[in-house]
Amino acid sequence: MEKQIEELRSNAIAAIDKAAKSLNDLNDIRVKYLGKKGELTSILRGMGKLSAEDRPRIGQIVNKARQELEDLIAEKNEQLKQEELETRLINERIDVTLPGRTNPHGHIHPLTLTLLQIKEIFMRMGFSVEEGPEIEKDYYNFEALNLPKDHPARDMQDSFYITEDILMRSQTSPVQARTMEAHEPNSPIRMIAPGRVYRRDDYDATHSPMFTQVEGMVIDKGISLADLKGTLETFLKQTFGPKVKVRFRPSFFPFTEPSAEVDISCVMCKGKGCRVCKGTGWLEILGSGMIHPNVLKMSGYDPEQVSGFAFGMGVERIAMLVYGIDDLRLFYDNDLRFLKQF
Ligand code: 2NM
Repeated sequence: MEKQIEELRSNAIAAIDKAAKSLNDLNDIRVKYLGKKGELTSILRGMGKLSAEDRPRIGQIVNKARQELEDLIAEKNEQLKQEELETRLINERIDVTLPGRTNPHGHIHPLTLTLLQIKEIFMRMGFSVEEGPEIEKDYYNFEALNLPKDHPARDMQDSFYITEDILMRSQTSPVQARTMEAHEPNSPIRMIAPGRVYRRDDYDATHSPMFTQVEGMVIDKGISLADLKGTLETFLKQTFGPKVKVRFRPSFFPFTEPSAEVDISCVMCKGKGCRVCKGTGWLEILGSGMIHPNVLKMSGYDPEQVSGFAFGMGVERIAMLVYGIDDLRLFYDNDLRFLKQF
């Protein structure tokens, strides 16, 4: 009996010492010897069969061995835990000297960039920047701007109507009408209205059903065509460079009289004639004119007391000429290969 216990004890010690490479191994060994169905436990159970003299002595040996093994296991357990912790500390070490991961920076869309530049030039000339709704009343979009009922833009074919008298604005001019209404009649105004406008156009390299406009107007006592020319020339030279040539051609708009189309010398060929200017050396860039007396009257201003000029431009077209972009759709595709270039 003593021999059997001694053998069990030394096997267990050897196993704890050598075989246990992990906490799991160690637990297996503990179960094998000290568990409910373990080898030492079964010896303890079998003690009933021993004689009364042997029982205390053997019991003492078994308990001593049991205590010894428990202590060894506890000690090994501590050691393995420590080793596992050290391995983890090495494997999961963070190199705090590595450079950080930077977030990619976004940047401003070329259209927004162009719009910001346009706004800045006009703001330096004392213009305020006004905004208005994109869903607009027929009254502000057409009626207040002297567009007759039979004007083609008022056709269902050409504008996005929501109801009989509400539509997606087809121009930013309703903001001018609203701005006049909001002012004391005949008080001076110097404003631009940037924003999106909507027209029933096919989507191709030069047309989009949604595009961006900047319109503007100046009203005061004694405003003349000279103010229109000086203001727009200043704007165009700041946008396309001081060498750009500007020319005014007679034109027609329902809301201005007289009206003028404004051209600049071609930014691609400097006026020699190329594909972009179709050999003419000139590019159409702005519409403009002296505000029609009916428009002033409709919004409470007296054309006998004050006069004004107004103008409008497409921001996409300006951006295309400034950056040499040949397809309007690039502004809306959100292709990063394009956007990253600005
Ligand atoms: C253009 C061309 C010419 C214009 C006129 C007005 C208003 F409201 F004052 F009458 N706003 N914008 C105007 C004039 C717009 O865009 C090509």
